[in-house]
Amino acid sequence: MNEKSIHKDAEHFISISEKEGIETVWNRLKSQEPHCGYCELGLSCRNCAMGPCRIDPFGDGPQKGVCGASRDTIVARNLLLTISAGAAAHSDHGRDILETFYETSNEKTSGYMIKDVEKLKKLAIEFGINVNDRNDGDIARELGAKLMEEFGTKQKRLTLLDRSPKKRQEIWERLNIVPRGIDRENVESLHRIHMGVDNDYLNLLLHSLRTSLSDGWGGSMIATELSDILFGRPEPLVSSVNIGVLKENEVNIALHGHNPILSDVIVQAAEDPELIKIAKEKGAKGINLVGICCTGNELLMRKGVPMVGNHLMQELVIMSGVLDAMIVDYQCIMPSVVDVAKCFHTKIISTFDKAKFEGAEHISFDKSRGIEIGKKIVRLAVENFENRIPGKVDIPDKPVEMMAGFSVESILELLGGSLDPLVDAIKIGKIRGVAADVGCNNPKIKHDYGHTYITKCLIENDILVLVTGCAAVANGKIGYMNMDAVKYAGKGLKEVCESLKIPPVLHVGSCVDNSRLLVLVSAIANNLGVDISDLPVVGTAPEWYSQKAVSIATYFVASGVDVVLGIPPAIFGSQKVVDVLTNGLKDLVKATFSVEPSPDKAARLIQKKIEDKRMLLGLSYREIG
Ligand code: SF4
Ligand code: MSK
Repeated sequence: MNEKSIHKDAEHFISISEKEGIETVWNRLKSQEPHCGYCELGLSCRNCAMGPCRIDPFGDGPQKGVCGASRDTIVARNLLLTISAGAAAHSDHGRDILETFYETSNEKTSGYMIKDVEKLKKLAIEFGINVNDRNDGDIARELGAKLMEEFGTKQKRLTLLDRSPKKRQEIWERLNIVPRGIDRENVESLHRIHMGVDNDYLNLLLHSLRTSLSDGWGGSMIATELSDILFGRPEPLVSSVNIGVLKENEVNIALHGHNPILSDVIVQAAEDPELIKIAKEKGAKGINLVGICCTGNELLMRKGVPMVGNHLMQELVIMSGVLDAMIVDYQCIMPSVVDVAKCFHTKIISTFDKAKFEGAEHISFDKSRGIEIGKKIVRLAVENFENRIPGKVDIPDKPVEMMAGFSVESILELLGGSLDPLVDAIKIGKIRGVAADVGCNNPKIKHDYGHTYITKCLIENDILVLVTGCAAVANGKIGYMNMDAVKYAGKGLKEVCESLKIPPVLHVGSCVDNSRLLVLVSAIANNLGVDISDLPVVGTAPEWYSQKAVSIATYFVASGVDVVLGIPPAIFGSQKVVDVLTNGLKDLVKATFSVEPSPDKAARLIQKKIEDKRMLLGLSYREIG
């Protein structure tokens, strides 16, 4: 029995990789261990050529960098850089969607249209745009131009912050962390970490909050809103997950990364009769699209495209021998997929000029020729079908049914148009609270164990779990996201799920769709007339790895949601930074970070935090040991 993953399909391929000498993320982790202790503690700096510098954690060696930077400055500066990289990634994704939206409004794209006019108008009104007696293109053009300003330096504050409760906005104003332009906060982050600029650890931490807010309420929220407008607002649907979604007798194409711009046209191209005909001539029965990571989540949420796996499955799915192409856009794609693919017939096709992979075939994506390029890419996959190596075909498991498509709007519809039934269920304690299980996989923890263990404990205790990103795939794969999973829920949650016909774990979307959670908790807080921090709501990222995950966790905390992390961030070299993040932030933003590597203890901590918030709201309270 392999100890690296909880899943049969992953374990199967990991043991084959070990037997056949195919290098995977787990081998490479081992080869890197022990990791550098200075880096793990956040105590190394290579910001300038007087360094690199290290601070001795025990106090015996150097206590200052060559420039005089203290351990607190270095740790806080490193954290700001991490958050800024994550915020920039989400926001650049948002800008790519925005440019496609804007060009579509100018009729300069191929394969895109405004799919959700109602959402377009609603968003336009939020930006002060007149929507009466105007055509959709006009509205979209004006909205596109306004949204571009959200990225720049002219803004005093991001417009979508208005969705948050007034009390939250006052906290941000008091701390002077209201995010201005999205790019501005990120550029200012890079400025501040330059040698000799911001050397005050608290000031650096406050700008970390501000930068993350520019992601959650800016870049990510824009990405989500415009993706819904262009590709359709998610509605509840049933699909399937795990390696079993691959089909031996069809051309299999995996779409991996984050941005739905490309994958949406691939879906259209895969329906092209001419390409299906060629696939059949090659001996395949059809073309089967599957998703990996968040591009997969975008397609699953809106189109029900099955999900083949999450972050730690990306190398392993190639070992099925039936993946004819893996099409990648950007973020979370291991460069190693190219190496694994060399042992099989799989073609790795990179598509964004800002995200090239040595050894991959690059087809530069251009939204003005979307459909044409989409067809070109699908054709490559179809033509590769005949290169399969028969002895290497291996699909070791069957698909698991999984529901998805729970946008804020669709949750509201399920509730009959008002949040009242959900709020009432929380008030009377049928639902004790809401937990968001988000984020990645990390080979430092058994694959999907953290996500699924915590979720199980929470739903058993009547806590509704909302999931995004790779956490969603983990929970879907183990069977917590179909109607059968209602049996795992506590009595009260079970009753609510049965009456609404929803599973106890709801798929809210991709990584950028964590912004949907901000919208949802704001709406609940506004319904109750309280701040977000008053709500029995907690976030957790038990298996996080990425800079984006740190940005998400930080904007949750800055928005008033406590966050429990499973993997320790590189901050433990500064007691002052640790104290602020795990305690001091309570006074500043009324929420904090906790680090709890044990999923069992993390689940109890989340439960306790939720029950404590219930007590403060004057609601029924359960003692958590
Ligand atoms: Fe060293 Fe200071 Fe340069 Fe960092 S900025 S490498 S601590 S001299
Ligand atoms: S894909 S950021 S590994 S959740 Fe969004 Fe998964 Fe984390 Fe990437």
